[in-house]
Amino acid sequence: MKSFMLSLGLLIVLITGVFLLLPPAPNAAAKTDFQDGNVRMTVLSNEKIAERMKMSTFTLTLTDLEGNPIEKADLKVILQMPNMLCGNIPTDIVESKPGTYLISGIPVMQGSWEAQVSLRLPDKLIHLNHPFTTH
Ligand SMILES: [Cu+2]
Repeated sequence: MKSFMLSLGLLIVLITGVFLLLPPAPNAAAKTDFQDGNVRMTVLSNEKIAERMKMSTFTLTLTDLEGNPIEKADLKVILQMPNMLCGNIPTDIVESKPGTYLISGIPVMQGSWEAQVSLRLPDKLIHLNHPFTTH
């Protein structure tokens, strides 16, 4: 019995060690794509590993189906933890070149997040969730 407990203890130490040695997982999805009958949208995580309480940035590209950039889009983006009540984190959005938007915000907690994009077009509202993880 004593040696069993010892082996069990050793096993726990080993498993813990493996978890500690593992590198942090990269962002759940570094890139999220969307397409419908009118537009094509891509959201990209710019940092390989996002960290809580640090600025995270995302690049959103928006074109029509022929690939022409859509400028001055009516975009809103918030950062939110799904299944948690820790609020909506606002973001800044800057159109860095025609149809390319740089989004920045500070995820405040460690865990699973989504950059929730709302794009208002003349005839509809499009939602796209870009998942990412903070460490
Ligand atoms: Cu939270």
